[in-house]
Amino acid sequence: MYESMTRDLAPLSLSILAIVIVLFISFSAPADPTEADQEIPGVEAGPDQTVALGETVTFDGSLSTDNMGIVSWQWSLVYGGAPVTFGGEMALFTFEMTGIYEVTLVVTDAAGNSAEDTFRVIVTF
Ligand SMILES: [Ca+2]
Ligand SMILES: [Ca+2]
Repeated sequence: MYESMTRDLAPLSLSILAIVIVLFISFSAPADPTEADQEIPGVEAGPDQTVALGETVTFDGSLSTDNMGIVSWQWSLVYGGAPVTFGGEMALFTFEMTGIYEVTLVVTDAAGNSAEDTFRVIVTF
C-alpha cells in the first residue's frame, strides 16, 4: 500500500521540481539584457583640424568603441554664438566664419552609458 503511493507521487514531485527550476531560471536572468552593460564606451572625436574658410570638415567618431556597440553619436559646438548639435557617426560641417571651435562628441551605448571627447577646428582665412 505504502509502496504504491510513493510510486504514484513520484511524477508529481518531478513536475514540481521542473516548475521550481523554470521559475529559478526566469528570476535569475536579467529582465533586459542591456541592463547588464555597465561598461562605458571608449570615445574618440578625432584629432584637431586646421582648415581654410569655407572648407567642409568631416567629423569622424568611427574610432569610438563599445563592448555592446554605440547607438548614438552627438556632436555639438558653438557656432556664430549659438549652440549647434547634430548626430551621426560621421558628419560634415562647413565653416563660413573664421575662429577656433571646440567640438564635443558624446557617444552612448544601448544601456545609456555615455562618454565624451573634444577636438578643435581652427578655421583660417
Ligand atoms: Ca557598453
Ligand atoms: Ca580625442
